[in-house]
Amino acid sequence: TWYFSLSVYVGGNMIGVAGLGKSGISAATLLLKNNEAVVLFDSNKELNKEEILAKFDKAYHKNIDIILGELKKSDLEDMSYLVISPGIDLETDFVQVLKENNIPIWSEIELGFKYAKGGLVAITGTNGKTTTTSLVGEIMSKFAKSSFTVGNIGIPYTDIADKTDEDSVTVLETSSFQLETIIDFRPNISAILNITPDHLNRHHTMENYIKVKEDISKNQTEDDFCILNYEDEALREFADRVKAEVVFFSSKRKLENGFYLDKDIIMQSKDGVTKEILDTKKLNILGRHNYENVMAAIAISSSYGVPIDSIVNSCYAFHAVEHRIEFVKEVNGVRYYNDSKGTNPDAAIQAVLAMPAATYIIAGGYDKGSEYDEWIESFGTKVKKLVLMGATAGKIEECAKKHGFNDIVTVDSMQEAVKVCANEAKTGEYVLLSPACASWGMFKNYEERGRIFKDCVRELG
Ligand code: UMA
Repeated sequence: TWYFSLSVYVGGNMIGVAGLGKSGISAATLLLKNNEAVVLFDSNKELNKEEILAKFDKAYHKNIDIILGELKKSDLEDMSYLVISPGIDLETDFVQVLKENNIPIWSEIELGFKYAKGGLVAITGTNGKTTTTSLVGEIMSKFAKSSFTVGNIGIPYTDIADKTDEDSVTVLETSSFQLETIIDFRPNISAILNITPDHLNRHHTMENYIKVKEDISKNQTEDDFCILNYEDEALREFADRVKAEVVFFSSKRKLENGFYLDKDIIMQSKDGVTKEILDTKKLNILGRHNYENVMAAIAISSSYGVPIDSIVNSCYAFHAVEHRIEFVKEVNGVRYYNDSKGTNPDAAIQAVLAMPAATYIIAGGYDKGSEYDEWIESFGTKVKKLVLMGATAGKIEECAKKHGFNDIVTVDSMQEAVKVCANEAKTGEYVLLSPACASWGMFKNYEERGRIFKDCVRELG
């Protein structure tokens, strides 16, 4: 039995860890290193216990118990608390069993927070989290003795928590799933970039979803900062209830206090003084939504104490996260952008809006049952041609024609798509891969689709 050693374990506490993906394995490792014993649980019966055990140093095996499939009341005896992975819905049966038995449920970021030292920046929002987190990470890497860029972006907080010290800064991309079960989690700087409907299958109502996001600042005090988007009505109202010092940013109006976009220039107004901070034309990322991310990053870093010159230099040096309106190359005066991450019409609209001049779009892919009307409408007079591929090609063509957009060609491969664009696009024009669809069917995933596009573009020059 897997219980052999735990029953005699006297070192520390016995702590549950639910979900054995990235978060669970990191959380358990951190606990084991700190002399705790763990009971690992995953709903998936098909997992292999030997393989799970092999992820941990042999010395710890005696302090590990593994339960797969179902977690019963009898498994909870002596459990101090349970660390839950973000992917687990709190309405799942076993979570109810925990609640009924008064076992505290800790978010994985709560555990990270318990063990981490130094400064903490936590960034949430429906869109733009990853870009803003990466940019703040870049800024901090030039400023702090050691810095870590982690969280929903792909590296669990618990993975690095014990590597931090008093001088380090951790920049944490924080999802609503992670925030749902925080307790004492308190960032020095929190940021909520925007809130639009998402993950409603889990949070049910917009109200709940907003509340969960707002919880990012619930333990903050007057010594902390909370960065908010002034153009989000819910966030503007929320500011009145925040204990931390609020710093607003806006891409639509001049603010008396905060950061705002005035044509191409990011400005700061503070205590009656207004100054120019940054020229968006010099950035390597495009689009109003990205300028909002940049303003948030400036607000975060300057609140943290990073000198403005250093922040601005990092912003100018920053390149887009791969596959998100990522600049690839200029060939014969034509600029190519990879937005393979544009896997739904909403994301694809952002990419269209971000293009500064005439654009050729490569799109189409797996059929998720999306509607393409709004996306086609966003073309205006900017989009010159639509090059389609994949299962949705016919459906998109039909929709485009309904909206009076007729310059469409259908191709069989990415090579062909890039060739068509390269033959027709002229100096000063843009070619954008932004499919508005998932990649499945033609590619393994959106990453592969984006890389193949980039290879095709690089072969042109
Ligand atoms: N599991 C159960 N019971 C359940 C549900 C799941 O036991 O009821 C188990 C699964 O069998 C599996 C494990 O939980 O073994 C997976 O855990 P997880 O889904 O929490 O995934 P992790 O690998 O730990 O990755 C998580 C985040 N995943 C989710 O929030 C769904 C990653 O974000 C994050 O990068 C990682 O932690 C490190 O912090 C991904 C994501 O999709 C990218 N995030 C959402 C988004 O961005 O929209 C929020």
